[in-house]
Amino acid sequence: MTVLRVILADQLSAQLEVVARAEKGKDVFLLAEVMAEAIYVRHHVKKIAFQFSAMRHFAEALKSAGYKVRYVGLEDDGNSQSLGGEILRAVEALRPSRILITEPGEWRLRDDFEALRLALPVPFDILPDTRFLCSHAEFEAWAVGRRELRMEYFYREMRRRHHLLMEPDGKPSGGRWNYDAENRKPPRAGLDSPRRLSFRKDAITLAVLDLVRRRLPENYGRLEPFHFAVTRQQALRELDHFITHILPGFGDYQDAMIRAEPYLRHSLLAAYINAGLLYPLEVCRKAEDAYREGHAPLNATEGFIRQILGWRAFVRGIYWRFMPGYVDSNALEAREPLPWFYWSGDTNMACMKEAFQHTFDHAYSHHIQRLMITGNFALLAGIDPKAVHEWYLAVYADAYEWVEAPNTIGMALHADGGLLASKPYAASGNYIKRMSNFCDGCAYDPSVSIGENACPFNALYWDFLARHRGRFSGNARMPYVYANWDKMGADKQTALRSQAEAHRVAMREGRL
Ligand code: FAD
Ligand code: DLZ
Ligand code: SF4
Repeated sequence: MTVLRVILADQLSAQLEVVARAEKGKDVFLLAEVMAEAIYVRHHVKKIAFQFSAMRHFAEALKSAGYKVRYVGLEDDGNSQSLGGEILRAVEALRPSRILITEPGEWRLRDDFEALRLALPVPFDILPDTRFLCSHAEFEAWAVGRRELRMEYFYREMRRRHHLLMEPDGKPSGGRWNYDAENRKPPRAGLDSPRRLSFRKDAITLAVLDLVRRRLPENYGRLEPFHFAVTRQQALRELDHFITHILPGFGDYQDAMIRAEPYLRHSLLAAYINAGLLYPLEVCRKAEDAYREGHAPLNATEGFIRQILGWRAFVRGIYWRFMPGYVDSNALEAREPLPWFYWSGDTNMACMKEAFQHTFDHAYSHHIQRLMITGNFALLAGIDPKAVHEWYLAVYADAYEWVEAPNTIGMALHADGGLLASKPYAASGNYIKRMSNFCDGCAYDPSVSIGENACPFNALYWDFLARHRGRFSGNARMPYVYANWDKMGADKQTALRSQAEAHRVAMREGRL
């Protein structure tokens, strides 16, 4: 009897049980391109093209290996344009004895599939996603009974569990768990992005680009040039290129930002890991090998591995532990609508404009731009977390809710009240001036807080701290900033708060 094996766009991994245990010539794989997923937020067109091309290539590889595949293209006759609808149509057409799917990465879809599972007369199993370095049960066992969930302690346990950067005596390599202090250098003169790979577009990718261009004109972003890897082989080349040429410099300038240099020493691997073309453990092991062979320094290797073994696994744990309520969190009661310039890029703030340009052009901007530019601004200005969350989910090629929501709602906006991060990542223009060259030539001046040319990040920063004093003044990491605020005196404080209000009015009126 036929087993229907459903594969979602971010489950393109031969290791998954749904794929690995299939019987050739008997079972049928279902992959479906559907409008409901393409437009429920205004996904970047590059993200959609990447996913559809990678899905089509994965389906072709399955067919070449002798498997039966039901591939539903976006324009195919009868496409119901929803994932649930496509499972129903496949059940009708194929009369399978059983349906198998890997747990999706979004609560919304898991809920839909759970409802379908109960409604269908066919056995329907939702299997765990075994690609992750920490299962739900393992995260729960670590989290239960802890007063606070902090990534650093989780990460140490993960290092031990996966024997990554550990010495035979059970100590961390180099004697320390974390080398972050060495990874925060401001940009040096001449810092630029090393050469990155661009993959040849075959007939499948060209057809997908044409499809996306015609059918999704309302979606966000620039479609071409399109450089993405769309097969596991290509993604492995991207990984090798990173390990060989870029990893050695990953640490030092990890937080630096440079005009017209979107990538610097970042890996660009998140889109491939998240879609399933690369496995997180293989990526970490290759990085560790580079360190053991003397090719990459420890601060770079540890910093890189921590992002995947630590942050990536940790945010997933937070997401599933606190959903479904997590995406509605608004602990700081932020209510401003998302300014239109998040979509149009039309703002006088050079740092924001730059981050929007990278995002629009590449469906990418690196972590510090996401956190300390666009995220920081939304935090300081008090923008509604749900609207910010939907923006981040739409605009990055690596965005899926399990990873995007905790990063946005928890890390960038502190809207979860500190479940994910002990203090808000709030910073004034001074931080941006130190870590980037964006301020040169900006309409605003980072050293000015009040007046016509005042950098909006400055007054908004102080106003944010003043607004939330009740919540943050007791935080062990914040007394220094409140001492500075108190030293200013009442007149300066009042002036800063009215300046912040003026920035918010300008923001609402599209003049900022
Ligand atoms: P690198 O800087 O090279 O890092 C190496 C790898 O570590 C990444 O490929 C990724 O797999 C992992 N990683 C690094 N930081 C994180 C993190 N904070 N959480 C989870 N994994 C991490 N990452 C996503 O994968 N998808 C998202 O939708 C996403 N949304 C974000 C939204 C906000 C507001 C912020 C602040 C961060 C977000 N991140 C997200 C985390 C991080 O910014 C991206 O993983 C990273 O920028 C991807 O680029 P890269 O592959 O070049 O990463
Ligand atoms: C993001 C996305 C898009 C744009 N399109 C599809 C699609 O056509 N088919 C599909 O299976 N998945 C798509 N996805 C990903 C889903 O929205 C969702 O984020 C993941 O499947 C969660 O695991
Ligand atoms: Fe951004 Fe302020 Fe610098 Fe302008 S002056 S680039 S707004 S930090």
